[in-house]
Amino acid sequence: MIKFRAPRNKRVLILTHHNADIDALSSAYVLGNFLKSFGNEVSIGTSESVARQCKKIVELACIDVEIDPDCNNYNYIAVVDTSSYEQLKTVKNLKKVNLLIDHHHGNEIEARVKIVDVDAKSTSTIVYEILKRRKYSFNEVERKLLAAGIVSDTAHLRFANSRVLRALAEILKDEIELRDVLALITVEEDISDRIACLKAARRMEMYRFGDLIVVFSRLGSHEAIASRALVKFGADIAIVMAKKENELRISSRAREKVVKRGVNLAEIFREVGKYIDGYGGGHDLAGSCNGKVKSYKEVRNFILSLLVKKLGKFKRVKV
Ligand SMILES: [Mn+2]
Repeated sequence: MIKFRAPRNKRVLILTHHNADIDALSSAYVLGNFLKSFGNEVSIGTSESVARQCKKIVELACIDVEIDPDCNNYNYIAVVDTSSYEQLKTVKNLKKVNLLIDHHHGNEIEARVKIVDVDAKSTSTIVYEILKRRKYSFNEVERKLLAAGIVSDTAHLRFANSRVLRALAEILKDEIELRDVLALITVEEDISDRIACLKAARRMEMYRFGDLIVVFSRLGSHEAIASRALVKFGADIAIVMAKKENELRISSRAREKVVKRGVNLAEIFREVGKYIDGYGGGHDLAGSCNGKVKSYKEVRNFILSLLVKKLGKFKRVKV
């Protein structure tokens, strides 16, 4: 582990990646508090925005985040949880970075002191370990935030290793319950999103291609979140159409296993996009397109015909 000399009596800016997430803000906040104990003035900054999921930690710790700050107003720049300059694009006058702490592969940011530790799985883990070695005394809010950073960046500990779990156990001590940390990183969905998902489920049509379940539905809007929800409910591929005045928008999601069966939703929705005189694309597990309005049945049949080419015969399942 590389050591760094803490700056003293500086104007410190701790920067983190655009649309800052929980690990980004938590590690910035705790590092910032540590640096304040050396007489530094500390600000936290990000590029463009803070992610919606950070709402609870921002409130709990009263974190003030400066959007697109000007680095010329500071004389010590730290960067956390960020692996490329692209992620800091809208920050002004970023030149020299004094300290970088991150856990991402292939970090391209140059810094006087560069601590990149992929095995740590989150920047919060690294900040915890460095400050622990410095005998920093963490308060409860700092502990909660570091735990939230670790839990959220490891997909609820699915990607955690023993080092990360050890750090988390130390952070929680006997004072903080894991469920309180989970509550801190859970965002309640919007009521209109939830209504859309439930409507999409009610209007759903279901098809079986052997052991794969493909569902279609239609809504007025919220097609993306609804297709994601239908996959969570149990579909292998979910396709939701939304008619908006003269436009048809289609969104789809799929489970990982369809890739092995030769289905690529980006390819399929490029075709569907052409079919409705518009454009489409996306990723292998998330395709979408928009174009001119066509009947739901016509478009559904066209998509089924594309799926038949990859998956063979299907039968409709009554719902
Ligand atoms: Mn991270």
